[in-house]
Amino acid sequence: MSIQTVATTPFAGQLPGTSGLRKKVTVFQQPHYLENFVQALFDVLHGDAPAAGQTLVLGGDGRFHNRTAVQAILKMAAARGYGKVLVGQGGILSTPATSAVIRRRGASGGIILSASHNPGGPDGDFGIKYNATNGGPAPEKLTQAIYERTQTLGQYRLSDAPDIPLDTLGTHVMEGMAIEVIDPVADYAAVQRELFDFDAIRRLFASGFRLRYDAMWAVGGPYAKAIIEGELGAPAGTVVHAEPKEDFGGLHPDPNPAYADDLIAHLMAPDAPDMGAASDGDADRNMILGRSFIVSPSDSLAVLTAHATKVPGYASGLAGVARSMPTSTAADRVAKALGIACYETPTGWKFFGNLLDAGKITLCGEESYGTGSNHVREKDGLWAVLFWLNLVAVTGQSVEQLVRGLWAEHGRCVYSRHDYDGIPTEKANALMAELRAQLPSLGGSTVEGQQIAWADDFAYTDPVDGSVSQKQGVRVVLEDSSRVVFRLSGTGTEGATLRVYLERHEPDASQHDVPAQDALAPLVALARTLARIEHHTGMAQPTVMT
Ligand code: VG1
Ligand code: CO
Repeated sequence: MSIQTVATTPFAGQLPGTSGLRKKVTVFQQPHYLENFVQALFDVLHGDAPAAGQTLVLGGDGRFHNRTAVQAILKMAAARGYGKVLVGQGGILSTPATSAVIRRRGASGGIILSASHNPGGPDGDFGIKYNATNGGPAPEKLTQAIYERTQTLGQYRLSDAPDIPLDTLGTHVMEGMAIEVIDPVADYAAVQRELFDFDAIRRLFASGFRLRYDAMWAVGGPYAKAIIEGELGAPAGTVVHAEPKEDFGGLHPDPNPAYADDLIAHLMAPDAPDMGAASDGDADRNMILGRSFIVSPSDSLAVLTAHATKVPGYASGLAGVARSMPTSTAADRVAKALGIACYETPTGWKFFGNLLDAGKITLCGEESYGTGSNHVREKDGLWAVLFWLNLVAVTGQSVEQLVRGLWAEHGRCVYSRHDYDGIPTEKANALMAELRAQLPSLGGSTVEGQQIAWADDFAYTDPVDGSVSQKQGVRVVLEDSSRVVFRLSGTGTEGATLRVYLERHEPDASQHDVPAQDALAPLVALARTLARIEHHTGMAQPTVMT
């Protein structure tokens, strides 16, 4: 065994987006591509020094190329002088589980191999991201520094040791570095046990309550099986599509009404179970359904906030909550009633990290089916499902009743997101540029018969470290507080995706059953006209509506 130095040249475009570096598998399969990025990461973290005595956590969502990448990174970590790597069995660790392991084991950080909700397989997507000592996604200044380093890199170093057997628990040594193959579920399950009333949930299942948990052939399966069927006694078969597949069965592992259509069909059927849930590729997202009832992620955050003190882990109350800017204001209304702060951050979990670390917030969430708390530093799909189960168990209310209770008290924040996928990048950029150019004259103007109160390009100053993030999305707000937000996705790998977020507050309970798309139709018209969506994209309709 010895350490080799390999000459390399920079690749363009190794800039992490909303959540890590995501590219086509074929891009990652180019010789040196992954290694360059990992070397840049290590260089930024450690300078010229070895990472002596430090522990790195390593795992991924099990998608195609996961194992190859794990073996390469182990050899690079050994060359870098890490003291120890904790790697999930089979190379598997969900995103929230990685965060839990980093925190519980005192690791210096972790590498997660995932492109999350993006499709997998040889023609699909792959991704890599780094989480810091707090267990959370690298902040922007770190990802920017990594990118800059990738642009000047001339070599990387790795051990020529043979591959490590990943499928059995155990320890190995490579170049003096310990490699421990760990149970991917154990630390994660221990965290959940401390938060929720497992006895109450066990009684709920024992009483005949039926859940259908769709793991979408992704990494959430082993976690949900072990905890929901194993510990909480739900009948076998409660968790479906539970074995992680390298290509997610050829589907999008994205828990929303468009891609979790099989789950929706089960929950809309006459013999529907009491509750439905799904998680995404790396198990940090969640979708919650009641019987014949779809819960919007923004409402989910608000319900959890409103009822948090009924759950053991949050019984002493919440420090505050936060939501990403495009997420509906339902959580703000609940926070106001509770007398706690509500923060508005840019899209992406990395922006919650400082607020959580500083103890300013306890819960946080995004409209993109992400919810979480200070128990880890990532959004956590199964956590949200356990939270809902705990609430159903102790309140005796159904999922639908809990949401209707929120609407009755605070009005309904009718909400939808329209995505336009696969737009040529220049065209998407032109659309956004044209929108931004209109900003100074939008306030006070009337578009499609609706009066705009104000409009801006969202900028965020982190209240903890003062860092500023500009151009985080164009907000157009009407006189009645309805709003439309426009931004481009930072997680795609092909062309650009325009996201149009629509929200209207409906205080009148007699209107709460109007379908969201109908209630939002005037806002959709405004968005289409204002941004000239069809002109720029050629698309008359969005690709996906959630
Ligand atoms: C999307 C979501 C964002 C989420 C991010 C990562 O980003 O909108 O809310 O944090 O995905 O989630 P974007 O830039 O495409 O809008 V995951 O589960 O893909 O890591
Ligand atoms: Co995800």
